[in-house]
Amino acid sequence: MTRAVIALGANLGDARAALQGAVDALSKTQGIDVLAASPVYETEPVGGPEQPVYVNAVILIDTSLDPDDLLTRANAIEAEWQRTREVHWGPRTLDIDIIEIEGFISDSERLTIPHPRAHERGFVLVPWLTVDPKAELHGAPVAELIQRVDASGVRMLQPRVELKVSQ
Ligand code: A4P
Ligand code: MG
Repeated sequence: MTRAVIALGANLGDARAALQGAVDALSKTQGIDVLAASPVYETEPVGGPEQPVYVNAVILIDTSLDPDDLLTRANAIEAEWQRTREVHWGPRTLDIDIIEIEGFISDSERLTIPHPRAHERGFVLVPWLTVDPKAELHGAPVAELIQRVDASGVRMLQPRVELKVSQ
């Protein structure tokens, strides 16, 4: 089994239900164990057109799938949530991004690992730190990377919303 970090985001439809749906679908996938999930964050949109606020969360998984199959599975779950791709960085019912995979590096267009923008995104770094306080990205502690980004638009939902992780 290999450890991987997955970021979830949504800002169309029942966005919180989509994040929980993603956790459930990943848990049910043969070859994926969901280990932990961050609380749900409400985040100001970064880039793209004017669009609704997002909910974002980060989960840790162990997987025996190879990285390409993990991406294929993530894309299939997005499709189940009627994910469409019309506008670059536009609103979406569900986005599942692979942030890193232990011991694996890739820079193809189909799969770039570590995720090329994770280090500058508060909506990834802040929830990630809650599930792995010792996390590192490109050799730098995530706790330090957070100091370098503008995370003012990243707020834990109040009252706190936890994603259910069933083993
Ligand atoms: N792809 C390559 N590497 C990966 C990877 N590590 N994980 C390819 C997932 N996919 C990867 O993805 C486009 C292509 O990236 C896929 O075909 C896949 O093969 P996509 O899901 O269609 O588009 P995307 O997620 O919009 O692309 P991108 O450029 O990765 O977007 P970002 O950078 O993730 O930004 N603001 C807030 N507050 N919260 C958000 O969640 N998300 C975005 C999307 C913008 N602003 C946001 C948020
Ligand atoms: Mg994506």
